[in-house]
Amino acid sequence: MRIVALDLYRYRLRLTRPLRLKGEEHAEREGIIIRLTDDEDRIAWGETAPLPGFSRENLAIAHEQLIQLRATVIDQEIPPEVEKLDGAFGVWLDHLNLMPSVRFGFESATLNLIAQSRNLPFCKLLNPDCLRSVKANALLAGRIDEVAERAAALRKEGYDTFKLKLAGHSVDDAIELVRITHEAIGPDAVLRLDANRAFDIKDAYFIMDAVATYGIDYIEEPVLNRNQLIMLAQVSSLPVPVALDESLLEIVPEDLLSMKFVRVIILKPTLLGLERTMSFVRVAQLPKITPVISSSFESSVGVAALAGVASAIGSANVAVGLDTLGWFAEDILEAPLPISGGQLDPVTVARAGQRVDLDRLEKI
Ligand code: OSB
Ligand code: MG
Repeated sequence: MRIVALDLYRYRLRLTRPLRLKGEEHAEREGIIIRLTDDEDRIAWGETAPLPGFSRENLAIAHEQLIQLRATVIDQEIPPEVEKLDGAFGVWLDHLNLMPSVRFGFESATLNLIAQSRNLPFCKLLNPDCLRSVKANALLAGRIDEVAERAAALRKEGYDTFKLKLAGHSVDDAIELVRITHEAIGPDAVLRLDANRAFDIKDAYFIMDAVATYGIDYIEEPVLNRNQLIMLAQVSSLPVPVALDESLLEIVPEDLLSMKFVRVIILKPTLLGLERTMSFVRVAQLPKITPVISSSFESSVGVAALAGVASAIGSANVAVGLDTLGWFAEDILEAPLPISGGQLDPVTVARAGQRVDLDRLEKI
């Protein structure tokens, strides 16, 4: 199969409420949609949307790299076995030094194209035994009163796993927020925490110790940086299991083997690239570190691909981080992704995610 065209489109989407990323507020989300055409006129889509505050690249750099990428892949055969995501994309593309969001956009578009040519759902191309249903954690952020109300409502809607953001709160408020949320969702729901590196070691330990009684699933990135994380992990037993998120951008997958305190890794393919995400998944297997595929506030095109990846690598009882579309006041598909009550079917989602409404995009 040969790629005969790589077209690029830009989107700018309004959000329902401001998105706070590392202290900056955003009212809109921007990104690039990749459209691949093969030699039999099949068309497939992917999304490249660097996340401000998290991605090292910005949209202009991503755009430039996509144009370079086009020159390399156009009129070329797609190499065999790229769908194994174990190095063939690297052999093909590593010399271009593409940033992670560019890799993710092109990798997912290419896999969508191959899936189509084989008449397979995206997730089955990656794993014939992919899950038919994927759970998503509800994302909770905001003031104490808002969070409690939203948590209770989402619990009624069917969500059984919740992720509460702690950054921006004082130590006392963070602890109170966890208590109130735990009360709102009840003892049978799973509660996860994310500190986004907001606390120093002393404060982080104080919070973890204070909330341990609520049976917290894990806390993401409790301390300011990776050195502090290693120091925090010196204590004989951490009160709450720890997950890596931001730290994954600073390590190679093999480093996980010496970080024995890590229980969970939050994998964001837009920030890591898809093939690199899979090398983390493989290294995590032996030490039984749980991988949690998560979004970086992509539009529905990106989220649909992530749902496929999550169903290919996940377990039915582990919720993933794909509950971010609620932030979008508009989207770029003909019809919204079928996601409700924290459950999604990766097959119908992937299909819907490939029906892009060109009128909502600007060709670039
Ligand atoms: O801190 O985990 C984060 C999205 C973009 C950037 C950072 C984060 C997130 C999410 C994704 O929280 C949603 C989720 O994990 O449930
Ligand atoms: Mg996080």
